[in-house]
Amino acid sequence: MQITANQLNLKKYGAPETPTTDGLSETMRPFGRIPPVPHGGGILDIETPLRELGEVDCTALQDAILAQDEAAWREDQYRQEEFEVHYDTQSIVLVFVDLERWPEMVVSKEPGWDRLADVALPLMNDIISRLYPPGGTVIRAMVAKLLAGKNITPHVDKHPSFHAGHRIHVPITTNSRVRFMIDGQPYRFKVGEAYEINNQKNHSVMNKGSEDRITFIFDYIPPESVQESP
Ligand SMILES: O=C(O)CCC(=O)C(=O)O
Ligand SMILES: [Fe+2]
Repeated sequence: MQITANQLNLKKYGAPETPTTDGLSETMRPFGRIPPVPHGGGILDIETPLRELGEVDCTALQDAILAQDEAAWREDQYRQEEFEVHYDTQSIVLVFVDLERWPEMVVSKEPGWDRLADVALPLMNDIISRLYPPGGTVIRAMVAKLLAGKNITPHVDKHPSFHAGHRIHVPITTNSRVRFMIDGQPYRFKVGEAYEINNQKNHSVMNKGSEDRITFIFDYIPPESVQESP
C-alpha cells in the first residue's frame, strides 16, 4: 500500500516531501489520521489474562536493539515520566499515539523509528498477518527495558486507547528471575515466542535478576474498531 504525504500527520517530524510506503504492507498502516473509534465501541476484551502467540523469529530485532547505545535509551523519557509505574524503565519508542486527541488516532513516528523500523516492521507484520485481522493500525511500538533489580508496580492500563486493541509483547532479553504477573498469576515469558497480555487486568513485572530485561511491545487496533467516517 502506498501512503502519500497528505495522508500522513506526523506531529513531530513533519510529513515527507515525497510519497513513501515506509515499508508498510497491507496488514498495517501506522501513520495518519484515522477516523475516531465509534462511540460506545472500541473496547476489546481478550477474556483471558494471556494469549500465547507461539514462536517468532526476533533475532534481527534483537541484534539491532542490543546494538543501540546509551543515548538511544535516554532519547525519550516520556513513558517513565508520564506513567509512574514505569519509573524504573527506559524505552526506545518507534510509534506513539497522541493521548490528548484520542479517540482520533493521531499516530506519530518517534526517534526509535529510524533506529529500528527496518527490523521491527517485518516482525509486526508477521505476527499481525498470522494472528489478527489485517488492515488495522499499530498505535504504539516501543522497546521497554526494565532495569535489573527493579519492578513495574501493579496497575491496569487506564487510558481508553489501551482498551481498543491488542497489546503484544515480544521478549528480547530475560533471565530466570523475571516474572510477569497478570490477575494474580505469575508468567515467565520466553525469548523466541510472542504473547498478548490482557492489560485490562491488574499486571506487574518483577526483575529480581542482575541483568536488565528488554521487551518489544506494540499495540494493534484491528479494523473492526476503526470505522470510516460517514
Ligand atoms: O513489560 C513491560 O515493560 C510493560 C508491561 C506493561 O505494563 C504493559 O505492557 O502494559
Ligand atoms: Fe501496563
